[in-house]
Amino acid sequence: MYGNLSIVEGSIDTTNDDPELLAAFEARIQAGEKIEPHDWMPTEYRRQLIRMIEQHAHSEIIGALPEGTWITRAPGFKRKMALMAKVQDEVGHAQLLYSAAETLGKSREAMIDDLLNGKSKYSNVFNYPAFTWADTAIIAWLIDASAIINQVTNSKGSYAPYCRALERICQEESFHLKYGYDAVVALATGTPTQRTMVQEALNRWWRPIMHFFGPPDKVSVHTEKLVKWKVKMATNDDMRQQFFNQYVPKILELGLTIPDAQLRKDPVSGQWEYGDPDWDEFKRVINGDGPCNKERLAVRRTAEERGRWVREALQQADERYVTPLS
Ligand code: BYC
Repeated sequence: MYGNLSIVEGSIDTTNDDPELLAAFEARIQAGEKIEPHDWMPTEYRRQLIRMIEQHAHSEIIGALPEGTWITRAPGFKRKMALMAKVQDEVGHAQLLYSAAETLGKSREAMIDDLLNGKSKYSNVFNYPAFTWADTAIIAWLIDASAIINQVTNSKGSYAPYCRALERICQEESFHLKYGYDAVVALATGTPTQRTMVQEALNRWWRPIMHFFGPPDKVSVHTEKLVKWKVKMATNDDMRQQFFNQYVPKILELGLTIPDAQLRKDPVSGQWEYGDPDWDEFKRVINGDGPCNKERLAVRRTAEERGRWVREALQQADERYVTPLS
């Protein structure tokens, strides 16, 4: 059921925006122009971008945790190296995204504070545990695939700094996807134990991956205005459907079973149809009550605390070497 999603309604607050400037801005968007940080933009466009880019940045940094714990346990040196590089990339994506969000006027410190005090969300998927090596393989293949669908689509959007960051991120994600697919194929074509491991991991991650694309369009709070302003270039349901069309055949080809009894391809439309992925679970997880929410934030709080002396030392070094203008 998703009818009772208790998500706070966002409102388009354009009351203080000059109507002529607003009309000119919307004409630029319609004409497919990109908006740069120094350009005039409606207050609500700025607010929405900060919310979305900041959540995306947090997702990258928290997203490094489930896979990060497997670096020392990855099977073999080659896979250890590859996973370490991937995790490092994800943290780098957060850096790019925090920088893009900062162009809109919110400081990185304020964003990190809002992550740590729970005001700001991050992707639902990273609140689940990676029990086995197969979980990391499914994350790297199918969560990165989902992220690529989302990010390639939105990289054609209207806010230039976000688009530039997404283009760069997608290039790295495409390596992650290949790495993930390779890891899944190795397990799916391996011993019976390995096949069971990867099937169980797929069973665990399927619902969270369905949720990754956001709630159904009919209850999505922000989609309408974000599509209008070309921040989102497709709706949540459209991107989810794209994932089904591209990845269900690939998953089935590996002899894996998708844990959805209602999954079927409509012979007329050619579209995959799927069952309700439990939107109550989604609501609980994004509101802080998932299997690992507390643990994930606790790790980040510890990292923030332990890294404080480094930030302070860097700041002092900066201050010492900046020559005051006379
Ligand atoms: N998880 O109106 P809606 C990666 C919230 S990292 C949590 O549809 P919107 C990777 C939503 O925020 C890449 N919350 O929202 C890293 C809103 O709440 P608020 C992650 C979600 O923004 C490491 C409310 O529900 N990708 O790939 O129009 C290793 C209403 O939803 C989620 C991104 O962050 C969710 N899944 O659309 C491996 C993409 N979905 O803010 C891999 C950037 C919805 O009103 N974000 N909510 O309190 C987006 O594209 C959009 O924000 C979404 C949601 C499509 C996710």
